[in-house]
Amino acid sequence: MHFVLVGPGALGCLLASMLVRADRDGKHRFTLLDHNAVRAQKLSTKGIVYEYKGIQERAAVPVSSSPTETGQADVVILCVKSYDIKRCLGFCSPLLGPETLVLFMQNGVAHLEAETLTGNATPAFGTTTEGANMTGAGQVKHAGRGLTQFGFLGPVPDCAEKKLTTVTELFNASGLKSRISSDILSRLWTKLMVNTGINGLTATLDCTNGELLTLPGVQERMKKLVEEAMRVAKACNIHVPEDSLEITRDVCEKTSTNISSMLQDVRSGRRTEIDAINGAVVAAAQKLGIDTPENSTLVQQVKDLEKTYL
Ligand code: KPL
Repeated sequence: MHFVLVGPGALGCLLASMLVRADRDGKHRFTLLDHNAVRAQKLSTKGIVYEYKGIQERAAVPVSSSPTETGQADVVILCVKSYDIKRCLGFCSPLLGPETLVLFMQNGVAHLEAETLTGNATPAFGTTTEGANMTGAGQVKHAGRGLTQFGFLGPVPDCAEKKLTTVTELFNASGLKSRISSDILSRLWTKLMVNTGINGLTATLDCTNGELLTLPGVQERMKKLVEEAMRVAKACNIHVPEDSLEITRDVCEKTSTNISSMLQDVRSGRRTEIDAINGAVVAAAQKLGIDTPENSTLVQQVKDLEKTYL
């Protein structure tokens, strides 16, 4: 099968380097797609450097900036930021055919709306708790092991199910613990609860995930953020764990030295995914007439912060 991974960020580089190395007998073909032609050329020559526990390994991954030259894909794994999804699907259109599986791997839930933009290809969704940080162009540090879950939002043809099974097997063979979920919407919202309580706070307070547990007044804000998000999920009939707040605190403890992806975005002067996380909670709440003051305040604070550098 031809796998095309789109976006050479932390997740794209992590998956590209791990999946290529897992395919020892060369059963599959892999391409990493980067819209930036100069960087694509450099990465193709240098390879992708994967680091885990201080040990580095280089994976030779073909990197292309031309979807037309890349040719049709069996599986396209979208590893771009949530706000780039629409543009990215337009760019990737030459890759997509009726047999293609398009796997969305974004944070938050705003990208679920893009389900209708894959033409006659079949959309699938994934969520991961693997930790990955970029340490340079084409260099990724595997910061923590987690679980990746995939699934469909509705009924799909058999061939799409088979492709998702192959993806899951390949992920597991590469060391990325994965499984198919029959309720991926709940899995995405379950992760959203955690991101709602952590990402925006770390970005505005410029602190690690662990520091959220010790800074004065922050626990109270986290509680309100997660509880508001849980109320919205329940009103949407989406199952999220009753102990989402405890889970969020636990993630802070287990990833205590982590710089959240949103704080990494702020520190690198990039746009954040606030609209896909707390912003998505506020948007869903507004449709239902539910008040989410803590999330609305945090969205505004992150947007104000973005204005200082964007
Ligand atoms: O998913 C994360 C992120 O940073 O986006 C958490 C779970 C908060 C870990 O840092």
